[in-house]
Amino acid sequence: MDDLKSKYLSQIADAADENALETIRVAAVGKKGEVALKMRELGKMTPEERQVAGPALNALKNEINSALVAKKAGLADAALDERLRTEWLDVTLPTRASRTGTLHPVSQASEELTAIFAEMGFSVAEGPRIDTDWYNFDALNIPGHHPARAEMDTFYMHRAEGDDRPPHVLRTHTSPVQIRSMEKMGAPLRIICPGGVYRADYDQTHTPMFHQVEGLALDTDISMANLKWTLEEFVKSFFEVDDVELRFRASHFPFTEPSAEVDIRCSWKDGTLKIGEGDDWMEILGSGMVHPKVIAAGGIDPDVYQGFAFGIGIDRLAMLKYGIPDLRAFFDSDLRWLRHYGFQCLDMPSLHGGLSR
Ligand code: 2U9
Repeated sequence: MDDLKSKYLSQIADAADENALETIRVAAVGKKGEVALKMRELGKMTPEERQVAGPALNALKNEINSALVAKKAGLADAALDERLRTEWLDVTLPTRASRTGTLHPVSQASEELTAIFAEMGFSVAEGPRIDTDWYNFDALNIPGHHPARAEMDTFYMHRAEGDDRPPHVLRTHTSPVQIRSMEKMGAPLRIICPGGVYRADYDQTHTPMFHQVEGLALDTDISMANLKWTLEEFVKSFFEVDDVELRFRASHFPFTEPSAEVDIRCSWKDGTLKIGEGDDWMEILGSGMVHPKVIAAGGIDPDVYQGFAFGIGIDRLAMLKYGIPDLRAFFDSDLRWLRHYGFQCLDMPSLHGGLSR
């Protein structure tokens, strides 16, 4: 028993880790361990011998168990000390560079077209997205009975019960901003109004919220020629091509007279769009000379001032320029899509620094 005791106590003292300790425990005091085997021999002993050997074996088992527990605690302490020594944190280090967000293609396109029109002397005007039907329709020569009201799939806001005033609407175009700007700033005026607009329409090419930029230039000597030059310069700059051919097709809008829809010359080869050359035409915007009634609605004398206006869908511009196939993905907030199509936030587009790098 003395041999067993010294053998196991020294093995325990030398155990390097918990695994080694467990092996020793099984060999010494496990069910089939040496102490258990010795205990089995008690049956063969005389009662006198058993009275001495029994308590001694129990004492040996207890002593080995206590040594195991003590050693286990010692090993745990040592392991913790080792972790504390090696796993430390320098709180004075700078933080890890956080993953930076990206600019949505619609924001990028808005920044780019703003830079282009700013260079031509247009400033940016903004206004409410919820407006009265007067600003959204009547002031734009779209009276109550006009079919254009129904065609615009307007979202009407609810009035409180008993309130008989006409309901507010979610603006169906950014044109109300131009009316408000005319009221506030008068003429001459050169503004663009980029922003979100709403129409109750949802399919592959329409979303209930989308983005437009509308432009308005008012002065005493403005003609269609100014409109044509402005749009040509814009399209060349935006699509970063040296030359582009525009086709003005007669059209009709209540707020402009005459009105023209504008196509650009292009080609589709293997699913990719080339702007400026080819045998195809693609419609990209609507425009015209502002209707005298609309100029008057903005509080400006149409006998003195005239001007041009245009409207462009920003989402479609972004799809065409950056090769994005699906409009609806614009509004899904899918992080993988945003990282793929997004732009670096700090690369502000400018004409001298490059629009989209
Ligand atoms: C005022 C006077 C005139 C803005 C105009 C268009 C033609 C036009 C569409 C283009 C694509 C809307 O996003 S879209 O579907 N817009 O065709 N917009 S002229 O005319 C105005 C606006 C305000 C005071």
